[in-house]
Formats: sequence, structure tokens, C-alpha cells
Amino acid sequence: MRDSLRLPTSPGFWRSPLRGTRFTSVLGLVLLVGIVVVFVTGLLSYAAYNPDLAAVNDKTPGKGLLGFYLFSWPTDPHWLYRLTQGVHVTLGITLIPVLLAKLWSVVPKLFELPPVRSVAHGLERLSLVLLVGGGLFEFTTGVLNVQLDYLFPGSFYPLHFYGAWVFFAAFLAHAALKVPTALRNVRRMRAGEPVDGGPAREESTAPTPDPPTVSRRGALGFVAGGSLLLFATTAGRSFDGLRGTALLAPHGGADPGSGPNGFQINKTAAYAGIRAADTGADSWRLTVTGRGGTVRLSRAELDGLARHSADLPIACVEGWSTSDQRWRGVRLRDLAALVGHDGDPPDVLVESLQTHGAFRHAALRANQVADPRSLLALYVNGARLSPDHGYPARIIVPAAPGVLNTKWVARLTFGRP
Ligand SMILES: Nc1nc2c(c(=O)[nH]1)N[C@H]1C(S)=C(S)[C@@H](COP(=O)(O)O)O[C@H]1N2
Ligand SMILES: [Mo]
Repeated sequence: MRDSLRLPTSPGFWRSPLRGTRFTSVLGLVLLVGIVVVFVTGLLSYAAYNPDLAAVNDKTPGKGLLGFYLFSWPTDPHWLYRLTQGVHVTLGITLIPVLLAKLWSVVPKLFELPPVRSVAHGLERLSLVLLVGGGLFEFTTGVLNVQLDYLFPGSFYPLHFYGAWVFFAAFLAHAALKVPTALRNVRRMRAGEPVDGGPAREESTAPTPDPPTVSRRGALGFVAGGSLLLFATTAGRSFDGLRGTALLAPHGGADPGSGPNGFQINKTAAYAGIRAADTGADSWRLTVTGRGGTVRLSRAELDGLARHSADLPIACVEGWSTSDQRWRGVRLRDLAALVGHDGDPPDVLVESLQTHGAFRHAALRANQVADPRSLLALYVNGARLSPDHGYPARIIVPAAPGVLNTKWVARLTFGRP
């Protein structure tokens, strides 16, 4: 008898008394809300990249209709991307225990025989392949990107982007099929009534359950505890004072040290191949081009232009962010005016000294250029920019993803060529 139960395809193989419709329904409803938020904040992150601008921002091949995007990413409130991307990454990481527990609770279904009972059943199972595969893929690529600093350089972005659409389409189909049942189960659970399948199945979906070693409530508490632990060791990435608590989601890069430039550094000058010889007073010039022609400015000449301050954070796509730093420099719209774009500045292509790497250039939209807080920063927190934060000059734009805040700027080209 026992021998015939050894195969995962026989229902008796799965004997945990915890697996049951209630357990699955509670986790499913948590994921329903959580994954919608992660998907929406992910789409917002896509919009924040200015994907329709110069090909330097979005290199997703053949994105076609999926590359739709509905609005210009705003510059207010200035912490917008810090919030949306912090939620995207922190919530995504927090949901991992829930996702794994949910998969665990329904894993016997994957081994059901016969594999396909009808066309409808076959389609449902196919959607499960996309759902489970897509979900694992999105969570895995997301975590690897956050943890390992672009394990798939350049290709993370389209992989995670396409994966998100496949996963979310399957997720919606699955939710449409299952949410009514899940809601009914949870309502009955709260009213103390038996779940679908009758009183005999109330406790477990296993036909021959083992004796319980933990209550269902205890198991849900265990999952919630796992999520809480991940949350507590991740959320600090978004706050300067708490960064030390972000044990599970550290960010590599250099130790920023203390002082005015003592905040999170993504890529160091050394990593980006920026040599001191290229940024010195003799060698570095900023080339600004617009419809009125080209000007070349030394750092001393830039210092002579009207300087303004703005308190803005750096908020990386990886989910970490800094508090507001006080940047000081020349307004982008003033630089546009220097080369013939008075009053109504256009988009700008920003290029750095860097000769390789994905983030060496970025395009900013006209609404970003026009914002009086958008600067070519020369100083931060009262000190000269450090080499790692982009000396001699870097971009800082309110509410924009960190990746658009180009460091070691060498060239600004206003207007579409
Ligand atoms: N030239 C250049 N600029 C760059 C990058 C880069 O790799 N090269 N990284 C970008 C990214 S992804 C982020 S999050 C911010 C980080 O700025 P920080 O290192 O000053 O915190 O810089 C941006 N500017
Ligand atoms: Mo970033």
C-alpha cells in the first residue's frame, strides 16, 4: 500500500495536513493585492525611464505595443521615484515567502493525473506553467539584479520587462478563475463554516494526512514572520540612517565614508574608467549643443554662471535611495538658453566621459529640463562633488530614477538631432 504512495502523482504522496483550501486562499489573496502593486510600480518604473526618448534609455528589442507609455514622468513630488521603486523592490522581496508558501500549498496539483482532462483543463494547466514559471522568473531576476548588481548586464531590463507581461497575463487569468472561490473560503473561514469540499476536507486536501506538527495559524504566522524578517532587513535601503539594517539587501560599491559626499555610491569613478587626468581643469570641458550652436565651458566658466540649489535624493532602480542631498549647480534650462533654447527648453541627450557601460548616457524630457530644480550639479552638501559622485559635473533631476542622473557629464545636446 505504502509503495503505491511513493509517486508524487498519487494523491497519497502528499501528506502534510496543512495543505488546504483555506491556507491557499489566504496566501492567494495576499498575493493578489501584492503582485498588482508590484506590477503597477514596475510599469511606473518603465515610464520613468522616458522609454520613448532616444534609444539610449530603452533598448528593449521589438517591444512594439508593450512599449506603450501614457504620460511624461512628472518631476513632482521630488521623492516620487524613491517611493514607487522602493515599494516595487521592498514589496517584491517581502512577498517571496508568501509566493513560496503558496506554491508549496498547491504543488500536488502539478502532479495531477491525467495531466489533461479536457480542453478547458488543458488551457488552465498551460496558464499555470506561465504563471509559476513567469512568477519564479520575475522574482529571481529581480532579486539577482538587486543583489548582484546586474548579473545580466544590459539584458536584465528586457528580460524582466517581457517576463512581467507574461507573468501578469497568466496572473490575471488565474485570478479571474480563482478569486471568487478564495473570497468565499476566507469569508466562511471567518464565519467558522466549512470550506468548499465539505467538512471532511476542511482541515486538509491530503487524502491521508499525517498528524499535524504545527497549526495552520502557526504556519501562516511562520510565513508572515519570514516576510516581516525580509521586510525589516530590506526597507532600510531607502533611508540613510537605517542603511545598516539592510542586511539581506546590501548594496556593493564603495564605502561612501562620511562628510558632505558621504552618501551611497553606485558605480565608482574607478569602475567607470574615469581618470583624474580627464577631469582636471586643463582637460575637462563641457560641450553644450543646441539649435543656436555649440559652446564649450570649463568648470571655472560653469562656476561663473548663475548657481542654484535643490534638495533631491538619488533613487536607484535597484530600490535603494538616499535622503535629500543639497545639490548646487547650473540649471539645465539656463544651459539650454545658452545655446538658443530660450523659454521653452526641449529634450536633452546627456553623455558622460565614460566610454563603456550601460549608464554612460541618458535622455531627459523637456518637462525635466524645464524644472528649476533640475541641475548640472557642481557641489553637494556644500562641498565640491567627489570623483565617485560625478566630479566635475553631474545631472540631478527631481523624481527621476538614479540612472538618469548621469555622472562625469561631458556633453549636453538639446533638441532632437
Ligand atoms: N556616467 C555614469 N553615470 C551614472 C551611472 C553610471 O554608471 N555612469 N550610474 C547611474 C545610476 S544607476 C545611479 S543609481 C546613480 C547613482 O549616483 P551616486 O553613485 O552618486 O549615488 O548614478 C547614475 N549615473
Ligand atoms: Mo541605479
